[in-house]
Amino acid sequence: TTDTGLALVDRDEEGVDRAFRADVLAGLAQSQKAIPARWLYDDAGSQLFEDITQVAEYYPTRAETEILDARGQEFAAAVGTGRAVVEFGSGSSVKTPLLLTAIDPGAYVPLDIAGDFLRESSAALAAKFPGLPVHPVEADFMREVALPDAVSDMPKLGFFPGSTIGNMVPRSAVDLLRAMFATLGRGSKLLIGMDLIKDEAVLRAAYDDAAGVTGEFNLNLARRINRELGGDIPVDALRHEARWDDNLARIEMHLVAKRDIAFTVCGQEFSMAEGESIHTENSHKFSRRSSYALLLAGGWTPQMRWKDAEGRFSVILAEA
Ligand code: AVI
Repeated sequence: TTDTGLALVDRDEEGVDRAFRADVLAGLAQSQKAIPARWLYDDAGSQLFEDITQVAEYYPTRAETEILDARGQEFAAAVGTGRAVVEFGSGSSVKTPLLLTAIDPGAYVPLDIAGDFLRESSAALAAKFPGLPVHPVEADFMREVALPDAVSDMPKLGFFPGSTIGNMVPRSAVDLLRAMFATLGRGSKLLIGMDLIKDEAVLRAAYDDAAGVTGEFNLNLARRINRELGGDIPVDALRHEARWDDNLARIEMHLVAKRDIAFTVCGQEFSMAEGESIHTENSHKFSRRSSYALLLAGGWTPQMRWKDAEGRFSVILAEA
């Protein structure tokens, strides 16, 4: 699997992230080589993802921001004021302020595994919304999270923008939705971004932009393996490829060998024949029905749904 997942960092005596090493060594030994997508996001990868959100072909960020900007009054009418907004991932983008401005919440609770990043973005948000209680929680939200006592009496609104749910295979996505249900409790609401199935050319361009930013994001994984795991992967012998799988309704990112190559990682030998690939990410796209089916399987009943003007992206409000 190339699933997104989260885990607290556990390093060996040499400072090597044990989970990263285990995933890479196991993934490279498979007949279809595959590395979980979470490893794309070291500091360089996170910066490259921020850059992707600015490229012309990558529409999801702009489309979702358009919805959050335009539909604030409708969100407010649907969820009411005074809710504790629990964001899965700490909001570093413009999306969180748009939601908080629209619905006048009772508190803001960002959940993130990356403590430093969480504290920085929480401080920035607290400065922007003086008077709003902000309670960051450093936690793996793939499991039930104990929320701060200060919000125990408030109704909750979960917020999971970006179609990040699409980076998980359905089974993991359902596990996450169930964990969100356990964290937030029955009667809570969830506002979730889910990208839509569309013309293949538009999708492929969004994941293979002309400036090559997404390619760099993908290739950075090979560079990260070389940096952190003492690898000697010939990065210039790999190329980025974005494939659309129409049966699974997902874009797959692969690193494809341009020629036969051999390399070592942590002293273990691997080879790739020309054309062979390492599968590095899935980005599932949804129809109205498939998004509702996924939410229902995770315990959430869809209540309202919005799309941007061009119909590229959806934001769904669901109830536990
Ligand atoms: C973070 N996630 C929702 C992005 C996506 O669109 O699947 C990651 C990404 N990968 C390549 N471009 C963007």
